[in-house]
Amino acid sequence: MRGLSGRAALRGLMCRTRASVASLLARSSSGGPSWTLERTLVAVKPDGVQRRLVGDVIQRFERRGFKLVGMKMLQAPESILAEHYHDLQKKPFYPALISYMSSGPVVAMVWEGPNVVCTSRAMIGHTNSAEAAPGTIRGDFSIHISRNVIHASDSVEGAQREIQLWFQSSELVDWADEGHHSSIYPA
Ligand code: IDP
Ligand code: MG
Repeated sequence: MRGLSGRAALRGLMCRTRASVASLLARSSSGGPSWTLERTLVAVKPDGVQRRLVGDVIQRFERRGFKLVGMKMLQAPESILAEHYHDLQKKPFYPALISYMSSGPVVAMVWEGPNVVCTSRAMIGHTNSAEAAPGTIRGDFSIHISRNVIHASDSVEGAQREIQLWFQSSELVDWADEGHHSSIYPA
């Protein structure tokens, strides 16, 4: 069997890092790194919910140090799914994708932290389960691209759009870290 083309192989790993790189390179007035807090949309897909993987997903993001600022379980309306996957509407797998995403409830979450967009893409692993590294969520729990357990936004701009699509601003909670923050992030 022919291998994936370079472009296809990269597709599932990519996270568009323009904003993240800029934030990494930024320096505070003291000369240390200045962290730009990002938010991203993560959703446990219907197969992940059926397989009782919600807790594992939450644990991985909490252990990494990210902060949960929104979460809900819902049967995703087709209007949201159509908007969420509008880039894929012409793909042959699109009808099956919408049917899969409608097959049961999803758990949608908003996670916050420095570079959370890029890091969460690394944590979920390659789109194609066969390419997903062990240790990633897809690499640990999924064996087929059409049942790949989890979604995470792939760019800062995409994350902003997806958070607005899935959440009302009143559903997001700005809660204080109470000192935990300083043990995770450098000054
Ligand atoms: P991503 O979820 O890693 O960002 P996308 O290319 O944005 O990957 O695709 C969105 C979702 O569409 C995938 O997570 C997967 O559920 C589904 N999908 C993508 N490519 C295929 C395919 O070739 N066959 C079946 N489903 C696919
Ligand atoms: Mg995507």
